[in-house]
Amino acid sequence: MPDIVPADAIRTAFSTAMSAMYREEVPLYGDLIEIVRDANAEALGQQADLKAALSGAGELERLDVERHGAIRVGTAEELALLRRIFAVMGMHPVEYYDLSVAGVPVHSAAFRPIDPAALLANPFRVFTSLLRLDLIEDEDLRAQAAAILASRQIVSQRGIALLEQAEREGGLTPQDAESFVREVLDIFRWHGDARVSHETYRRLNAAHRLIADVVSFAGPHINHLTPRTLDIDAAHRAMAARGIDAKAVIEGPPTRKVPILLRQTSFKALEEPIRFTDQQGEAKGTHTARFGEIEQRGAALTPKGRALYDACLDEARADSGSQGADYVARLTSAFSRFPDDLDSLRQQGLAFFRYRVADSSTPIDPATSLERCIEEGRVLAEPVLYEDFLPVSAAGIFQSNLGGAEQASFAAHSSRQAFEAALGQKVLDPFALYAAIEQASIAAVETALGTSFAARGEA
Ligand code: OOG
Ligand code: NI
Repeated sequence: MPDIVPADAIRTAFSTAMSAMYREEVPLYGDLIEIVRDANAEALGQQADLKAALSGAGELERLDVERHGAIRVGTAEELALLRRIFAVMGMHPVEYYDLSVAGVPVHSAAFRPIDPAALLANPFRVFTSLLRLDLIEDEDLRAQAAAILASRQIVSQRGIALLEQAEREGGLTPQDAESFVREVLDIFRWHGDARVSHETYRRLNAAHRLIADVVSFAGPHINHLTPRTLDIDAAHRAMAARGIDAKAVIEGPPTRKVPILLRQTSFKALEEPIRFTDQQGEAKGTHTARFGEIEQRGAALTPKGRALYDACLDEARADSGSQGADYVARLTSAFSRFPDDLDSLRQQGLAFFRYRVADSSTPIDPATSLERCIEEGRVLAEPVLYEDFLPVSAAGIFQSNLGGAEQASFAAHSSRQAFEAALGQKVLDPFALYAAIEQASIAAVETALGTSFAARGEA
């Protein structure tokens, strides 16, 4: 048996290579990395409890390598192929996101590691959207777009051969893994040469800017890479101070003592020179697709917590969406009923927690509940980190980078089944993944303390 490179190591090599490539393609991304590094150093320096919590959860190391990216593919075949490629790197499709309700003709899933050890090693995620050609009204244009997409091959022959080899042999040797990462990186490279004429681009763009972005090029270029900050308010201010044209509003929940889910902000897409097939010499056209984004992550919410989050967000956006100078005030006020301390989040079953033994020196009464163990200092409870995305936020990120205005929704219904058929498997349920992490931690605590909480509930 030859040496096989662990999937975690291939994913890390890939994520590192993507970061280096994007930094070269979009230099402002390098500025974002610096802003986030400074904001994180500042936050860790000032908040000893934050540092202790991250360190206790083993998350301090993953912070510097952590990021997510986003791509958009054109066909079911492309999506299925990428699903197999990501699997070699230990990334699996989680959750179904329907963006058509927000006027964006795509549906999506996030490819990401799913087990705790893999998440700690490197949580690289790729938000992957599939274009919904069925939402193009003009029949001729729809047929033309489909034909253009059918004639492109986004993965090289060498890349396919290595993928098949990895599937057949259960992995790749160091040398082949290196070649694989190189071939996969090429899929997401920017192409200044469009595959369509200026007129075709114009028509695709008129149907929807996103359609032009997906159909006109040789492959699904990476459209942003997002580092994780511990203080998005500070990072957002630092972006403005550097003259970066960031989105006015931070997506997601308001500023809180205990961060929940995900907060995100981005800067607008760059205008990049491109050349159409009916142009020679210097590039003549321009295309705007690529941008930068930063994110702050917090506790993963249970279905009950998520329902409360959705209700608060709906309330804040009821009349005028995220528009208006008073949006932050509306958001803060709507979220005032969302508990903002760890004990309430845990006791009310709003967030998932990971438990570990702090003190097993004294014998435990078999009637002691888990909550009691926490009170007595025997057990520590830390929130499980949210590893996924948020549909309303994602829509806001799409929109701000497609030219601003919020758009009317498409009439067509969400189509999870069609997405899963294209993908070639069902998407995984994020709630089940978080619940499994919580359950496993409780089981480990029970074993270590020689007790069993299960039968008694939280009495
Ligand atoms: C993806 C937008 C969604 C996020 O962080 O919510 C996203 C895209 O623009 O392709 O990346
Ligand atoms: Ni993003």
